Amino acid sequence: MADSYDGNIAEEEYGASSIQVLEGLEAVRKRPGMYIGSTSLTGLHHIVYEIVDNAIDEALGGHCDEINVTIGKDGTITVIDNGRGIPVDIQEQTGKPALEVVYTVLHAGGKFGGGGYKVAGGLHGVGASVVNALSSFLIARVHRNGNIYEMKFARGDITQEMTIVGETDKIGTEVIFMPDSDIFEDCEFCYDTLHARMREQAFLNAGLRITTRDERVGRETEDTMMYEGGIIEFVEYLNRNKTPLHENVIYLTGKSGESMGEIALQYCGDVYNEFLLSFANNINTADGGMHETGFKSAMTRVLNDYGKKTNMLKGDEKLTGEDCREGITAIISVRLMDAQFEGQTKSKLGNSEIRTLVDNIVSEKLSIFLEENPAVARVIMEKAITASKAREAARKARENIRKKNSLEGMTLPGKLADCNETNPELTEIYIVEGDSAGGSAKGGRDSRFQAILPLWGKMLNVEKARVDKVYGNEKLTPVITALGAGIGEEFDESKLRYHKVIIMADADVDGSHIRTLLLTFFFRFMRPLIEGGYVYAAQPPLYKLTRGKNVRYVIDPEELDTAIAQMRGEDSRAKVELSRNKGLGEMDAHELWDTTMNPETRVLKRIELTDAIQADEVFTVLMGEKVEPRKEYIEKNAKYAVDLDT
Ligand code: 28G
Repeated sequence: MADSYDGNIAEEEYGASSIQVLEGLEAVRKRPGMYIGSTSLTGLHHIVYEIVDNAIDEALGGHCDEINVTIGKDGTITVIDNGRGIPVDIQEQTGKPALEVVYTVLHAGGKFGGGGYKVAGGLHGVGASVVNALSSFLIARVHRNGNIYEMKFARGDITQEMTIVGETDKIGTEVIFMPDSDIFEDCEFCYDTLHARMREQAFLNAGLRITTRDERVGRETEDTMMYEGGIIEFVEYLNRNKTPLHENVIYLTGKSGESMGEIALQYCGDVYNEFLLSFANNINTADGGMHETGFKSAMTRVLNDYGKKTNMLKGDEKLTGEDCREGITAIISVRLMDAQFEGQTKSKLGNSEIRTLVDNIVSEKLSIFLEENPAVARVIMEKAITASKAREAARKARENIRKKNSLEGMTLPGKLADCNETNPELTEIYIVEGDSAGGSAKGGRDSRFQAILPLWGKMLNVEKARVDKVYGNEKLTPVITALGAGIGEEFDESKLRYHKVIIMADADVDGSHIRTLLLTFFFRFMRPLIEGGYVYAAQPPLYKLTRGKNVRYVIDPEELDTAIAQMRGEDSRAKVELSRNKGLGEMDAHELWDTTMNPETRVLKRIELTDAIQADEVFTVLMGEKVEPRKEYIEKNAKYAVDLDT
């Protein structure tokens, strides 16, 4: 069986009680993507999480309260916990120390491996062997029974059997490893990525102290994170730049059998979207699932019932789920045995008993909370009722646009210069600020597949607006109609009229502003557009070099010297004129095509959404009402572009 494993674990072979040797570590090296998702930076960081997860499992069992994660000077990772230490006694079945088995035997489970899943406290050590297989070296040290036991590996092979190397009065596990550069495209760890992930884990495991450290020369940093309040503090953290409507985060918890759930939530006044994060066994469930479903339906029911009872909702007035969650920041965290993760990315929780659990928690505990805290209940209800009215207004605004459009027989905005091709997969739309740039773009484009939409009029800061305002806005309405896919809940990817949506703005502060506003708009009202990878930023050149009749454009300041040298060619003293490009509007149609629009030569930057927490933060800070955090953010980042991507 070890040799013929093809990625599928047959039902009967897999069971919680019979975690068995399924294959050798060579399989992991042959197809690393199957085990860690990818060999890009994402995969690189994933192997750290695999090791840390084992330490967290130990903490969940109540045996460990401290974890350290260090990026070494040499680019290694060291993880230390103060748990019981991986057992070192010889196992009966294998005749080997448990430590060796944990690091050399591929266990069932893991996120990408197949059928089984790690459950806190259930499948200890899963993933350690995968990390070992993908490390050029790995050292495991266990402090236990007064001894320090050490074992060494290279690419999964044992290079030093388990040996006692000293005495100790501590207990715990220490693991040092170096990712294998034959496997990973890039072996450079990103401190911020590890730090953010560890902070999330510290929030999810109240009382656990996690320290991250970077020892690389010139980047020395250290952060210690410990949150007695757990997910309550997580919500406070997420809302730190917003304006909460009630002082205290609402915390609800409950259990049923072996499962437990906890929810923390707080409403904000200056926010019109919802921010919901959910986890199952500390794993982020980005696609939601049963716990989210239970939360949403109970939430809607409880607020409607409360509204009826208190007469705040009259007659047949009803709040929708969206109304009830406008401005909410909520964390749902559940723990369960045999978690079933579904969907393409395995990030949707499928266990239906968890829907019942979360629904019950919210129904019972939130109702009690509202009864006992009528002042808080009132602000929440008022927020939801206002949201409901705004949504009604939005519906009318939408109807009006539809009517108007059908009356005038014109669906597309007048200023849109559309392309001839109708297959959206082949077409692109340039969204351009200002009429003069719009003019050059229209002149320079290839009208077979490139459409141009110039923007005009006053922009709306969508961060401070609801859906109804968006529909009425003269600047955004043309964007919505040109793209053709609607907004908000109604957004329909399949109706999108162009598969490349390119924002073309100047490389200056104003250009950056319009780009940020448009991205905020897409993020809040057409999120799938960004998630689907349809949005790009055009990169107009910053510099223009002229030598006689020769002209060359340069985007990256770092490439300037090389470009000048190349232009001079043989004659190193030739006069090359350097000018800073003033704006899109000043380029003629020809230049614009050559530098920014010709698919053969242009540089497009795809806007990616790698981290919803970070993106939410950036938009809240840049577009929100609070001035101080905005100043701080701009000073800290000292650049104009919104970096949604990593
Ligand atoms: C520092 C890097 C990452 C870990 C433990 C502790 C135990 C353990 C780990 O057991 C499964 C079960 C018993 C052999 C369990 C210690 C029970 C009693 C443990 C870690 C197989 C593994 N005493 N701490 N695994 N055992 N920390 N940190 O990996 O039979 S993994």
